[in-house]
Amino acid sequence: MQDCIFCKIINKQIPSNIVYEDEKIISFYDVNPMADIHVLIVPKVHVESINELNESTLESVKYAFSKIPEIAESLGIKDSGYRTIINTGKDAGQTVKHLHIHILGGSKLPEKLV
Ligand code: DGP
Repeated sequence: MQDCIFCKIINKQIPSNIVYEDEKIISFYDVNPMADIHVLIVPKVHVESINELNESTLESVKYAFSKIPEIAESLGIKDSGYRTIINTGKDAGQTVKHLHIHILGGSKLPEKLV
């Protein structure tokens, strides 16, 4: 997608601090961290949000989820714990219209989400 910032990161048109990458997903540090450690895991296939998933694109999200423990371990937060968030749409504050998983951790997180 031409105007998608995460597609640009995937295509290396804009830089990011990559923590993991393979042919299906990329993971990089969030530019606006909300926790001591805050990375995003982004399926490379462009899907706007959970609402647009179909059987085929769901596979890439399943794959992204399967990689979470490995990425968490590489960040040193697998055993201490972490929060995973997917924002969908306006009320959730989704700002980038390319489905992504937030991984937050590195210290005790607030119990309340709102
Ligand atoms: P969301 O609200 O779920 O759409 O989160 C989008 C996140 O993406 C937000 O926490 C900030 C992050 N972000 C936006 N643009 C960039 C960028 O150019 N680089 C990086 N590393 N993160 C970005």
